[in-house]
Amino acid sequence: MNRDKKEKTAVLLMRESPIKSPDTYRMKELCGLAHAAGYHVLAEVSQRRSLDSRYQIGRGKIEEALSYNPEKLIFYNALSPNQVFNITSEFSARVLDRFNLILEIFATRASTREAKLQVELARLTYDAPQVKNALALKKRGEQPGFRGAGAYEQSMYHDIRGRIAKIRAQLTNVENMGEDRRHRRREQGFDLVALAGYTNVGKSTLLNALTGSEVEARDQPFTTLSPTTRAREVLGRKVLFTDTVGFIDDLPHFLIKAFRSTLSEISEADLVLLVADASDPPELLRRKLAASHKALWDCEVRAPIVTVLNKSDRLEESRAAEIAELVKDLASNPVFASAATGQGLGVLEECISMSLQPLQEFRISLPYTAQGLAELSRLYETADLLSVSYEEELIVRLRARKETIARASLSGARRM
Ligand SMILES: Nc1nc2c(ncn2[C@@H]2O[C@H](COP(=O)(O)OP(=O)(O)OP(=O)(O)O)[C@@H](O)[C@H]2O)c(=O)[nH]1
Ligand SMILES: [Mg+2]
Repeated sequence: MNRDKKEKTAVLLMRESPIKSPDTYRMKELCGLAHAAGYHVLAEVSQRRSLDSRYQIGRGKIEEALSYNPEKLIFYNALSPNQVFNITSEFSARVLDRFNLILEIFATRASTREAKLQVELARLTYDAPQVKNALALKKRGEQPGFRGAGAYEQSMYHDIRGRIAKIRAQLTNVENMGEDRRHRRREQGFDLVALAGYTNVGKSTLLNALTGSEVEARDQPFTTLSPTTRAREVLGRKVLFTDTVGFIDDLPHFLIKAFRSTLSEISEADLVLLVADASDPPELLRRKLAASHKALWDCEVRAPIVTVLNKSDRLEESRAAEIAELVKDLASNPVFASAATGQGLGVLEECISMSLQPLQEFRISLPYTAQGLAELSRLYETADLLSVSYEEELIVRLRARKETIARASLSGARRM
């Protein structure tokens, strides 16, 4: 086998429900995640059966997986602390579940301080109940402890709680800074549009296509972890587009909570572009849209949502109507577009401009002083000026965001 010696190896395991129809997409997605985390996948083992409380999947399947001699067993299904313990101790195997795998990817990709804190918070919030559980079992003399940590669980649990509190406080700070930044941007007359959606659907590519930037875009899950914001005028409106971390199926709520400061770019946006991959098989497209809506719900999004069915260059044109019909309950009036070829972006821009709250019309007066004139010149940048008359005072008719007018009142502007 021609393989990099340093590459980690794994066998993927998935237990499927015996009453639902078989699902190949989930295993494929797990495989994509394993590759993104740097694993070479030796084999995929799945089984349709009811839950095995001891190992999650049947014992024979674990033995089958181990026959490939992998460094790790990676489960699609979430593993309980007991299941991890049983598999680790009885088979001398190293295991992780899909959630741990996602955290592994996040940990290697986190480059900003905010992202690093969020990943650490998610890891600790995940570990805390497991350590607590290990403590309880140890007290009853049932197992030696969390990840073999032996006598240290008590102080470990205490340390974890302390660290969680500290990180939460730091992240609240980051969140407040984000709020201030958004407020300033609105004062400057910008509308804030967030690009959200399932991972790998083309959010970053769309940001690049809309704003002429060069954010990293790759065919793998979770390329983007930290938000990037770029400006672009859309049919006379000043818009800031923000690219965000992708969603994935079955995200635990606490992961969303850990990423709250990043996801607030979505929850606090004026408009959300919900990006999906139109070239996915319809069943998968529906599932990803549903998972995205759930995540948007968890993010408490109040802004209007425009669904962009991206990658439509991979679609025969005649299929667009059929696909729109198949997803109409999850995406009313979707815009078919291609970030790669630019097709449909004109329609998307029209849709963005129609979905943004119209600017409000105001009539204000400004003192005819240096300060008033300085504010007037700022308003030329931040608002849509309709008329200016120079009397005893400056009388200005303009269309603007209310935040812009509130900012101007600090320089003596009065509404008339
Ligand atoms: N054919 C085609 N490919 C596209 C299009 N948009 C994006 N892609 C490809 O899809 C892959 C993922 O694109 P990204 O922009 O990284 O996707 P993302 O949603 O930002 O992904 P994450 O940040 O990982 O969540 C890349 O290989 C892109 O080149 C498109 O309109 N058409
Ligand atoms: Mg991206």
